[in-house]
Amino acid sequence: MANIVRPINNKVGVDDLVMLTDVSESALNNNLEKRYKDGLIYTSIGPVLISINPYKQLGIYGQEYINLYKGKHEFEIPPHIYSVADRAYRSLLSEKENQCIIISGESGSGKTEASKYIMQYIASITGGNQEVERVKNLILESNPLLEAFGNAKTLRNNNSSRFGKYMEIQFNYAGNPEGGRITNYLLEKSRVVGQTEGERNFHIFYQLLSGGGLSTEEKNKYSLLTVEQYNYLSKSKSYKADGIDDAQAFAATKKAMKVVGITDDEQSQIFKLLSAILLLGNLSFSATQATNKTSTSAGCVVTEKQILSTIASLMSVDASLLEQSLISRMITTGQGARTSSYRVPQTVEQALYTRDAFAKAVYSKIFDWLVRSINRSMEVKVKGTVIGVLDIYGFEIFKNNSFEQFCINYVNETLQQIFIDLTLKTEQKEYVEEGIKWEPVDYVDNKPCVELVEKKPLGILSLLDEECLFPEGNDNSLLEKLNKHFTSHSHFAKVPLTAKTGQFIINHYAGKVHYNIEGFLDKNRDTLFNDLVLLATSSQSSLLVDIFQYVAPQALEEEDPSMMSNNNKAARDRLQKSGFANQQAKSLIPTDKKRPITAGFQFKSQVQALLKSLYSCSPHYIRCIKPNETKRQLEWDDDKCAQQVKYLGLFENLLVRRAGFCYRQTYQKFMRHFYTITPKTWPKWEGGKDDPKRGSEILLEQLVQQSIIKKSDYQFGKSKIFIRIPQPLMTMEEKRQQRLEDLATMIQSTWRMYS
Ligand code: AD9
Ligand code: MG
Repeated sequence: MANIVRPINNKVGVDDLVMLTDVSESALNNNLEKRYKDGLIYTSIGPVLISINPYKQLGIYGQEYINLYKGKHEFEIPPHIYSVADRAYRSLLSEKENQCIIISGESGSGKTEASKYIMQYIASITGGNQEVERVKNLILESNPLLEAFGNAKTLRNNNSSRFGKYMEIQFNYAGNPEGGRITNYLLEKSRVVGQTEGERNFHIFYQLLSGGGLSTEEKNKYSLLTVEQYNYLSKSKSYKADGIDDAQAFAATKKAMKVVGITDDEQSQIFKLLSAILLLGNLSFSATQATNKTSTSAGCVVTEKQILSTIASLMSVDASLLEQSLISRMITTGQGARTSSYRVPQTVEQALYTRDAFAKAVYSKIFDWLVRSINRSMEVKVKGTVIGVLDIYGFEIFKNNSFEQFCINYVNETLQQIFIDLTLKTEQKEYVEEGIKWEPVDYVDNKPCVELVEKKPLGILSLLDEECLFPEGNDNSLLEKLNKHFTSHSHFAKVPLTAKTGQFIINHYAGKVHYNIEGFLDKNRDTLFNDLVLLATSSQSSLLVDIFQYVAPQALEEEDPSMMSNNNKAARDRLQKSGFANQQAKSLIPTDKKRPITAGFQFKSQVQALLKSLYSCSPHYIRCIKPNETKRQLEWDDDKCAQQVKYLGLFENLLVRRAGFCYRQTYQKFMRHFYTITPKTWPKWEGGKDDPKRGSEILLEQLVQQSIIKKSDYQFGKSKIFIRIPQPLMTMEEKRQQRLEDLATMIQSTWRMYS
């Protein structure tokens, strides 16, 4: 065992940044660099783990490492992802409290890999019967499935997650997984219809087209072409991703679908829909002249009727209805008995837009359906304690930042707020409760920035929703409003007139970001015309009907019938009359015009639900760093790394940690663990009995005499002991280990003497 520890327990730099003698940002960065170059990717700041992507297999995740970290306290062993997983698991068992592990970092920094190691560790250290094994298998198999549909090759990461994920594992009384639940956030569905050059669409398309494991009959059934023949795949000129074997991955995806309980028939329906999505991209439209003399509007028709009919057949819908839904829109006016509907032709440009919107909607709804299928397979009726793992996109500052970056950065801003609340504020609160003397540390409270985005009625998201309701509302009118309302807000800035127009600036905790207003309204409205919803729900494919009928619970909760617009109410009434249940009708027609379910609104509801969950948990943090842009091992880009250290607030974190106490433990637990290390406490305080506070005082006195700890480095609270720095704790651990070995030798020789 000791042999395994040694290679990672070398003393390059410091294991815990709290022990740095020079407390500066550059010393922090140097320490990380030095360790990284020596193959030590993990460093801690107290309980916060920093992880740096090694871009190579380090051989530190095998079963022997799992055994090594199982049940160990952090001070006994070098930092590792398994330590965090083990701490969360131990706390869950001992405190009977929900735990969450929040993983953050930029794209390609190693978040998803980290989350997989955590799942693997938990699956490995828990035992259990057949049912537990089934649940563990589901937890592990949900990964390849969601990665197939939710990950893609980007310029930054060949396996980039294009959605956020919160996975909760629920444990039974014996501490074994009995179920779980996944919540997904904001899938980047625009990728379905186009990608930046050098990037790919979602992996699943290439998997399907790789032909791996599909019979000729199946290929014909799905009407598959080659990758180069699809517009949605060929424009970005990238078909392969290094390190990814699409055919092999397809086999894994199919296996995972089976494990999750997706039937052969459902799989086949999914593949048909994927093929239909790709073919939608190959449809083009030809303009037609206005036939009606009184009308000036010219429309269009689908040019490739053969493709149209293949799509219709794959989707099990009527081909002419499909064409009609793409090239025209049904408009309904009036109220009650005076309601009248008529069709308005669309221009070629509008039809292309509708086509893409439809492809994106079908895809993202398939994704949501998959998540629901996974959840159903591991659902538990009774609520128990959970460990949640959050793998969510990190802060993004691109050249062009749009609505997506705005949402992503908003969630990061709220996560930073949780970090401050749970780590810094809670820490300070405990000192007060325990009567510990300490110097409060100033930290940047980013609450005003979160409020700038989400406050009602005057926050950016509210103004955006409002603007989406005005028929004349557009991106520029929104920008004018933002500039008018937030001129004096400390986190908002107008872009100077001399600079590029059409932008606004938010001063995030991680830095200033210029957002391009273009597309905000459109992306927020996220409209799919009712014609297409009705088309989908008229399908013979039960899956297509199902995915379009589903309505997220939070959307229903938010609905207030008194605010429903007459237009929508009439549409719903019509639907109900034609046989749709109330619930279904609600899902098909967006809610009222005053409060539509916009993308921003939905995202905000999800973020708030996430916050609620996280606030009910004891948090554990993993901060991931991407060391370079080239994906090369051992390469350390100074500027890039320093920038991430700043974004992640690591230096601030270090200051707070240093100002406080790195170790706190109830007297009883403390004595139970350490009573063997001084002759004055051993064996009297065995098991932490007698007066453990008195025992702790005696133990600490002894350690001061042996110069292991200074008097200024510890304090006695009401129920707990507080130790400021980790160094003495490490020495104490070493002494304890030595003592245990001595005792074992002693017992063995006594036993030999008497046997
Ligand atoms: V994104 O925001 O989803 O684009 P992530 O999730 O932060 O991103 P990911 O975990 O996918 O990054 O890591 C990127 C790649 O780095 C992986 O595919 C691995 O090839 C590599 N990686 C990351 N962590 C490790 C590790 N601990 N050991 C070895 C790693 N390789
Ligand atoms: Mg990822």
